[in-house]
Amino acid sequence: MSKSLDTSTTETEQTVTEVIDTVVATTPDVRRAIADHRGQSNSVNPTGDDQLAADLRADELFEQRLLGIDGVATYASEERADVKTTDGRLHVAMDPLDGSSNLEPNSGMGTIFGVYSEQPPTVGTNLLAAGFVIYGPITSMVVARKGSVREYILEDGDKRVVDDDVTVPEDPTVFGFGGGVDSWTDEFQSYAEEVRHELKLRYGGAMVADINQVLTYGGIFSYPGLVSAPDGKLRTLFEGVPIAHIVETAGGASSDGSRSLLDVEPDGLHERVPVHVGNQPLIDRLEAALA
Ligand code: AHM
Ligand code: MG
Repeated sequence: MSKSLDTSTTETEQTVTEVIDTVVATTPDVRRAIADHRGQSNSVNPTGDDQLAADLRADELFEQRLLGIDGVATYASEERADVKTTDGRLHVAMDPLDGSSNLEPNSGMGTIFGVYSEQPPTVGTNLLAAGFVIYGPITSMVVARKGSVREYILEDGDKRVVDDDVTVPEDPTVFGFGGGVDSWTDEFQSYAEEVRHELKLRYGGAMVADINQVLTYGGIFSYPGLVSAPDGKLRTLFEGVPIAHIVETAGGASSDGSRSLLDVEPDGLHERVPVHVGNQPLIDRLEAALA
């Protein structure tokens, strides 16, 4: 490798580290925002969801802190229409507060982030790292980077490794399917009918927590295309692709129904996509059922 290429790789890796550490350092403030900003904001996000005050506060915190990193050029999020730009080389895309409809019943929520080498909208193969935080009984984080997945416990804005090689267990145990039976296509209904006799249901209304069930126990999470919404609910860049990168790096598989989510080329920032992630054999059967 030439010296300049070597330097740019080092700088890139440093920036990725700074992004991860800045997300970690911001989590105590996001937890506070969850407690303090419980109401509606009277605004909707670019995909038409009502925004809670906590969604906006988390977005503002991450935007300020992440764009403050020298190497970060752009910040894109589920909560804002356009990419915010400054000087730098890498690009961050986030769902600042995933599962915020769980705020009222005080159930799990999270943050999802992806660090891209190209400015979004772009394909998931340009991800350098992706991760999610869970604001559960404790705050934890899962990060995929350089071919492996690690799980951390976060305390006071610092992280501590609890598993340095997260892999999807070979024997699947759990499933979680979003959207509701009557909104599913006949093909997905037939697949779901099979799976519910084989695995046990774990669905919590926050994708990050449901994905962590799959990483912990093996299984499948889907938010499928619906009869009334063929692209489903979840956003390609802020939810589907970073989660697919994590699950695939952990030895699992992802699909939009026919191909890996990492091969989906989004045209717009806020496109939606059907999301299926989990053990490879379950994803293979799903693709066969939907074909
Ligand atoms: P959000 O980012 O606005 O919170 O929406 C995404 C969430 C996912 O975390 C979760 O899988 C899904 O919406 C739950 O939707 P539903 O309420 O339809 O079950
Ligand atoms: Mg979300």
